Amino acid sequence: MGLTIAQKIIKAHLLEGDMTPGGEIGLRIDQTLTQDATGTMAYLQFEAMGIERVKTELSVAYIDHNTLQSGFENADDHRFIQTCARKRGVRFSRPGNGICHQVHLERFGVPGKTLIGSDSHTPTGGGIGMLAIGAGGLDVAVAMGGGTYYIPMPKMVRINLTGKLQPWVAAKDIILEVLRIMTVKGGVGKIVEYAGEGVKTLSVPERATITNMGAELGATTSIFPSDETTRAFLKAQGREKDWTPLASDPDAVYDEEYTIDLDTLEPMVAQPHMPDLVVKVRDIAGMKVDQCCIGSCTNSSLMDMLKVGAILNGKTVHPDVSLAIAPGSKQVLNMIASDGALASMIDAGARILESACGPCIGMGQSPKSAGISLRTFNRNFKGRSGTADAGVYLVSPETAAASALTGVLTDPRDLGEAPQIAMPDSFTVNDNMIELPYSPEEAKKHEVEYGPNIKEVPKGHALEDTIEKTVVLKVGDNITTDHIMPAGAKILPFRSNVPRISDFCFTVCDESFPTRCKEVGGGFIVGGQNYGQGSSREHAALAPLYLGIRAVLVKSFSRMHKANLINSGILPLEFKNPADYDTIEQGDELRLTDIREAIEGKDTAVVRNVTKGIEYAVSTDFSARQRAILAAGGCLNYIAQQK
Ligand code: MIC
Ligand code: SF4
Repeated sequence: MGLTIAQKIIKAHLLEGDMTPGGEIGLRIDQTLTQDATGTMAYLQFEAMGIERVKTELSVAYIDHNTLQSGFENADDHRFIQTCARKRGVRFSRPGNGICHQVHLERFGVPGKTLIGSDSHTPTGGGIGMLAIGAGGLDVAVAMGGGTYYIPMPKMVRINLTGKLQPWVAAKDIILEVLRIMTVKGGVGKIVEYAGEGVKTLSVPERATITNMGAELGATTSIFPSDETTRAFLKAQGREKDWTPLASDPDAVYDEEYTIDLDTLEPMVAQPHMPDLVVKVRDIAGMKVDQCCIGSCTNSSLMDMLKVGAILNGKTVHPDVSLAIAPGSKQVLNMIASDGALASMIDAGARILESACGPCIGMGQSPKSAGISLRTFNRNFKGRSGTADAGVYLVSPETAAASALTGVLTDPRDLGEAPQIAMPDSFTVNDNMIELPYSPEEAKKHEVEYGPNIKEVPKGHALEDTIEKTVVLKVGDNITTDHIMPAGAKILPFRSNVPRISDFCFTVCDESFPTRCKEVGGGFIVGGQNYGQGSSREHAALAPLYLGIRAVLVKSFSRMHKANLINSGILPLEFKNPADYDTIEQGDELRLTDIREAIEGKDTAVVRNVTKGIEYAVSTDFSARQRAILAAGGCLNYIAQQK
């Protein structure tokens, strides 16, 4: 039987397990990336493991998230990461060099290699034919140390692209259409591969927009073939030697297939507050807009910026709109500066931001109260923009730029002729902002610098036989890590200080959650489907751990969050009968009897609702490795036991 693209890469990197969907597989990881919001924790964990130097082919530490320095905390974290990177053999992409995924695609992505990153949008690398997966910081730390990376073997989905995008319709509209069809739960446990004639018509950055936002499907990753277009992109980046062809076998078998006709696709928009609430721009056009933000790892490539520059050229941003633009990398910013597109943006009244995540993670540019913000980003979860009652709509750069001029949501096709922009034959390459690590000898002479905001990583404790505690919180379906552990300019500075960041845990849903947990000494959380979707941030597990949460009982989990819970020693338990969810109330007392025995060797555990006098069966169907980690009270304890 033939293999899909992803199966070929998995096969070439398989260290443990077989490729049966759902079973745990262990992969050899070639490359890792971190960013600063998750990186401090990842490197603290790497330090805690006591390994001198990374063992991967390439590891890069990016600074792109916590770039507002309104106190000493972010700058101290950056210094910690820089000194750690130099000493441990990691390349350091300095602040100002750009967003991790954009820079990695430009400078480091290699078709056929495996990449894990402590950021959920690591699958951006799938645009260049990498098997690129988002993971918690601890998993990245383990991979940096040469350890195996474990995931459930995904099912395979093929999306056939037929035809060719029409003028003003963008790659963003393709992925929004995929989200409309598959929803934010549709990709869980799956890898999405793109195929068909339409693939050839898409440049690597366009492909990367699509694989980037595959994260919002809940997919393990997404991937495009590596073809002549990939080769041309690598050549233009001065890296043609990194190219290898990669395609699925003609008889490869997929578990699901969809077809999207690019000829008839229209500009699309995701409405508040989920990336899958997608309709055609035309259906809601005319809505008054207060803000437009262009950038983020989804849409900040050179081509995106050149298109925006051309749309804004000679015009003025509508007086009621604030337009913010963050080019994705130093390379992009430099090239639009010399090409004149930057001048067009500035002239039109755009507010140019540094090449970083910026408003995407609530680092500034929060909209006004109840404001409507059109963003070319990938997430529009409630409150993520920093304004609780703002309505964030996700659109293409073309739609955002057109609407910034008119002041209302505008189908860009109404602007007339589309600008014609061609991919350059060569990009301006200057890696002077990527610092190389010290040699092993030199590294010995230097110490890692820890600022006062950096606190120890919390550790779980070995699992008891019985746990009896209260349900301190009950939440519904599709709870995101932005609900569990919100980000934004005020909270992100505490990413290396778990005790402090815990004060914000779940406050989007329930202001009193942290205090309540502290009062009663923690307890259990009950949730619905797809619990923990969204980001890779392990703070969504570490903060609950710090607050004394021992188990999370839900209908289903997202992959990354489940892995993060296991790594931190919190029991992720799924109801065997999802209807049991309805019978539990916040405040109920639950007893997990003989839980250690169940975790160590059984597929089911019994949970007694002491308050209601009923029992539930929950799944404890874990891999042997996961069982050992949970029994030890988390991955760091488990690693210590192995030594
Ligand atoms: C995000 O987009 O939510 C982030 C910020 O990039 C996160 C990582 C983080 O929380 O630091 C992600 O997507 O993994
Ligand atoms: Fe940064 Fe936003 Fe991309 Fe996350 S989604 S990496 S915050 S640009």
